[in-house]
Amino acid sequence: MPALGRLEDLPLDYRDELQRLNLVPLWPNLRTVLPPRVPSRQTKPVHWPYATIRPLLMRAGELTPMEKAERRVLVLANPGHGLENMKASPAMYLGMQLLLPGEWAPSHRHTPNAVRMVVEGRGATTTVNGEKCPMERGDLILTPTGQWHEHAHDGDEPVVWLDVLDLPLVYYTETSYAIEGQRQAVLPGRGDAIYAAGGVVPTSAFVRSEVPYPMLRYPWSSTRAALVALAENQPALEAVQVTYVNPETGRDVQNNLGFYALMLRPGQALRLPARSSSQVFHLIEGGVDVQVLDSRFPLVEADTCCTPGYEAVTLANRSATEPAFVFIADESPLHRKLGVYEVRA
Ligand code: GTQ
Repeated sequence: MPALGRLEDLPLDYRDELQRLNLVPLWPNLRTVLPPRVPSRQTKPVHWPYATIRPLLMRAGELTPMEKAERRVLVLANPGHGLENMKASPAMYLGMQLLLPGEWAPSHRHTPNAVRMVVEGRGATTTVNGEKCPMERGDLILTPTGQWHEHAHDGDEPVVWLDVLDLPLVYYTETSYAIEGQRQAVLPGRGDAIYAAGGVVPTSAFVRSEVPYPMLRYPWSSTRAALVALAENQPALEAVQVTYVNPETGRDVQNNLGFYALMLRPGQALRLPARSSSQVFHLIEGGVDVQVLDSRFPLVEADTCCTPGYEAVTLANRSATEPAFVFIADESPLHRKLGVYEVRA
C-alpha cells in the first residue's frame, strides 16, 4: 500500500483556500478513515468492578435527591471514547442506576432503546406502556424506543440495575430526544406470563399478536433454567448460550443492540472468535476471567467490562465445581443492518 501525499506537502495558500471554501483533500486522510484490513477502534478494554461503583452510587443517593436527578445514574464511560461522551463502545451506553425505597423515577419516553439488567435489591418495578414489570436480580426488562417507562420502588433496600442503551448511536444520528409524561395507569396482563413456555405463543381466535414488543420482562429464573437445560441436554455443546428474542418473530428483542446469556460449565474456558462488534460482559453469577488483547479482567458477581470489536475474547470460569452465568450485550443487530457484520476465526 503506497504512502499517500500529506497535508504539509500542499502549499499553504492552497490549503487556506480549501479551508475557506469548506473543502478537504481526501488523500491525506484516506488511510485514517479506511485503514488496511482492521478498523481503528477507540473502544478500550475496560473493567468496572461493582465494588468500586456501589459506594459511589450510594453516596449519590445521599448527595442528589430524585427531584434533582430524574434518573440517578453513574455512567460507565470508556476513556477511549472520552469520558464526557458517555460511551462504553460506539453504539452502547452503560449506566448503573440507583433507586431507594419509596422513590419514583418519573414517566418519560425517548427515541433511544434501553434495557435494564437488575443487579441487586428487591421490590422495584419498571412500568412500560402500562405493563408493571417486577425487577429481580438478573431479570432483563426492555424499554424499547418510544415506550413510556417509569421506575418505582416499594421495597426496603436499595435497588441497583445496569442500563444498556443505544444512546451513542441515536445521539450520533441526531435523533435523540425525550418526552415527559404523567404517571402511567397500570394495565392488567404481563408478557412474561403469556410467553412463559418456549415454542408456543398466544393465538386468540387464530390471531397472532403484532405488537412490536410483546415481551418486556425476561425473568432470570427462566433464562437460567433454559441455560442449565441446554447444558444438560447437549453435553458436547461448547457455547451454552441463548439470545434474548421477540417470542413472536424469533428476532433480536431490540433494533440495534443484541442481548445474550451465557453459561460457562465448571472449569470451562471459552474462546469467542473475533467479531466486528464491541461487547459488554456483566457477571450475573460465579467468577469469570475475561481476556482480550493485553487485558485480563477477573470479574466477580455484578462486575461489568467491555471489549473492542475485531478481537477474540476468552472467558474462563474460575470455579472447578460451579457454573458461571454471564449477560452479554453487543452491536451485532446494528452491524447486520449496516451489512458490516463479520466473524473472523
Ligand atoms: O431509566 O429511563 O441510564 O432515560 C439513561 C437515560 C436511564 C431511564 C439511563 C434514561 C434512563
